[in-house]
Amino acid sequence: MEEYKKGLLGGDRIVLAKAITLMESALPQDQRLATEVLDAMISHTGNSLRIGITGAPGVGKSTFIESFGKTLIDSGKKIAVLTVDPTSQLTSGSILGDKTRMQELGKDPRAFIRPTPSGHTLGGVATHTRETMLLCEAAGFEIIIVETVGTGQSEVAIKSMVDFFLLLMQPGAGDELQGIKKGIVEMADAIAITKADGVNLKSARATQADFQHALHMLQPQPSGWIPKVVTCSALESKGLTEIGTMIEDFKKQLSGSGYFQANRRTQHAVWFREHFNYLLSIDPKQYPEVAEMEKHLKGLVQTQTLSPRKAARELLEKYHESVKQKA
Ligand SMILES: Nc1nc2c(ncn2[C@@H]2O[C@H](COP(=O)(O)OP(=O)(O)OP(=O)(O)O)[C@@H](O)[C@H]2O)c(=O)[nH]1
Ligand SMILES: [Mg+2]
Repeated sequence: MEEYKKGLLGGDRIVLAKAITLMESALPQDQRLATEVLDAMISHTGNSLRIGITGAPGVGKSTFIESFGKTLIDSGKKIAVLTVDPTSQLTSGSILGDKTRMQELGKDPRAFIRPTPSGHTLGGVATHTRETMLLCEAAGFEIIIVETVGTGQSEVAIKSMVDFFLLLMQPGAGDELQGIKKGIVEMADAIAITKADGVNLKSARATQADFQHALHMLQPQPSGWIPKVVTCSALESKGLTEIGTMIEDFKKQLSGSGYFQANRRTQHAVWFREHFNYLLSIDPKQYPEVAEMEKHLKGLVQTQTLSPRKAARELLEKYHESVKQKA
């Protein structure tokens, strides 16, 4: 415990990596220690800017994060890059690609890159990413980038854990604006049209105009922030420092109005509630007699012998009984 505390607060990357692995462990003794470590660190968290980045496969997320990350490091920041990708087990090809694409950033002592733990549901992955984020903050990382591939559901999870949500779009994506889920565009604090270089430049600008027009149609954000549409090129390192400045401006503006802090408070309350729901969902599994009863009731429900409502009540009572007996 002391080792973890000292190592994390001292910014020791090896201890940080070990602490993250501890959080991911399913062993009960590890989980207890993980809870204690996280709790000891909580007053040292929060001093970072949390940025979510999403976009369809191939839009240029990895290349963008590598180049954007370098501009952040050059401006003196320590950055951590985390990924939320519940499908990562299936697309090992893109992970291999990422290893080469984020190679330089990964080698830099001012950057810390951590891929998604495998074998978890989206909910599990999101919990791990949040906890990893907190550990990185305690270890002194000032900008946390959370990346996800745009699958629909994972954007919502990311939005709930970051301060700023950046959506990447390809040149030409404006042509299919109807097909793009409006909800995701609505969640974005900024949209960056990628690959605005060479032959793509003209099309990138046209796409920028399309999205500016589309955003105009939307309601303004409750925070008062007006979402921006910009173009950038990760290959030519263009438009990246401007994106960094825009995000700093966002933080200044929303901190001034108190919205920044209010958003974080809401997020933390939601995490608490979600984690409690998660614990509630797994706790009954430690009582075999509850599982047994569940099987029995399921049969009665399926044959319409018992109403689902009554069955659920009976199961809850059985669970309460088991808890009492154990105590
Ligand atoms: N011209 C140009 N090509 C780019 C740029 N950024 C990325 N690309 C190319 O776009 C392709 C996809 O880039 P990635 O960074 O792997 O995209 P990704 O969104 O991480 O892809 P997935 O991980 O598969 O979801 C690669 O062939 C890159 O070389 C850019 O700024 N300009
Ligand atoms: Mg990638």
